[in-house]
Amino acid sequence: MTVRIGMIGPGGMGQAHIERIHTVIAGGRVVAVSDVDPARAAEVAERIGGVSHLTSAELIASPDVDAVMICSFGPAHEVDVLACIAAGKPVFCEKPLTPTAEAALRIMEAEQAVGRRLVTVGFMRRFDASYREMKDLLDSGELGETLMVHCAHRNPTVPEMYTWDMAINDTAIHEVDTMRWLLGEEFVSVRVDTPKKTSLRFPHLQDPLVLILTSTSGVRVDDEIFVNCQFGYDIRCEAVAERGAVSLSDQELTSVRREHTAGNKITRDHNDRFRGAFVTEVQEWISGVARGEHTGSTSWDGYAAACVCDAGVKALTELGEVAVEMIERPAFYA
Ligand code: ISE
Repeated sequence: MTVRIGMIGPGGMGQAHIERIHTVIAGGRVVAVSDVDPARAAEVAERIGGVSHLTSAELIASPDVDAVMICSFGPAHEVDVLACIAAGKPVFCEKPLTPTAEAALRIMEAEQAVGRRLVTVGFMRRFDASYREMKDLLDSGELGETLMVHCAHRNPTVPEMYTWDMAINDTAIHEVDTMRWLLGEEFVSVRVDTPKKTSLRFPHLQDPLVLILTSTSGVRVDDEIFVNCQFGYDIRCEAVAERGAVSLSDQELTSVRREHTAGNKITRDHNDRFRGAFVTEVQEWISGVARGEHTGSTSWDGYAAACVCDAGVKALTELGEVAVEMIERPAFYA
C-alpha cells in the first residue's frame, strides 16, 4: 500500500520532507499540497505531479488523501490538527504542536474524544542514532543514576522575524522534548540565565541564554541556546551519571588533519545535522500509518513540551525559578 499524503505548508521543512519521501523513504507519496501562498502550492504540486488545494480544510477532506503532514507556521497548527482528528486521518505535525499548552490541551481532548491516537509530533531528535545510543546506555543502568545533563543548541544565525520568545518555544523545545524522553521524567521548574548579549545580531533578542531545568527526581539540565553563534549548527549534549558520563560524538564521521590543524566539519543546519533522524522518523510514521498504528511522539509530548516552554518564556521575563504547570498524564497517553 502507498500512503497518499497531503502536505500543508510546503516551505523549507516541508519540501525537505517531500524530497526524502520521494527518494529514500518507502511506502508513501505526497499527492496533494496547500499553502497560505497558493502560487507556492501550485508550483510544488506541479513539480511533484500532485494536486494543489486552495485551503487546508479542502486538502484534509479530500478522499484522495490518507494522511496529512503539517509543516506550516506553529500558530496555524491547531485548526488543521483538529480538522484531521475530526476526519479520522493520521497527522504528522511539525514541532511545536502548538505555541501554547492551552491549545495543545484542546488537541488532546479532541483526540481522546475520538478514542484513537492520530497525532504524531515531529520531534526528530528521538530518532537520531547518537541520542538513541546515549539513551540505551543510560537506560541500561551501567553508569548508575543520571545526575546532570549539559546541552548546547547553537544556530549560525536566525532571521529578523525570529521573536524573543522563539529561543525557548521554537529552539529550546527540542532539548525539552529530548531530555523528557532521555530521562523518562517530566520537568518541574525552569529558570533562565541571561549572559552578555552578542553584538552580532538583532538587539530584540536575548542571545545567548541558558535554561536551567529541574526534573521530578532532581536531575539538573542546563541548555545553552545561542542562535547567532556564526560558526555553524552545533548540537552538544553530555549526561553525567554516578559512575560515568556519556556525550554525543562529533557531528561528522571523519576528522581531517592538515596544515597544522586537525578537526571535523560542523553541520550547517538541522536538515544537515539530523538528516538520518528525519528519514527514520518519517519512515516509521509512514510504515505505522500503513499498518494502522500510531508511532512517534504523541499530543501529550507536544503538550508537556509546551508547558515547560510556557514556564521558560515566563522565566525569561520575570527572572527567577518558575514552576511548570501541567495536568496529570491521561491514561490514554500512558
Ligand atoms: C528551527 O525551527 C528548528 O526546528 C531547528 O532545529 C532549530 O535549531 C532552530 O533553532 C529552530 O528555529
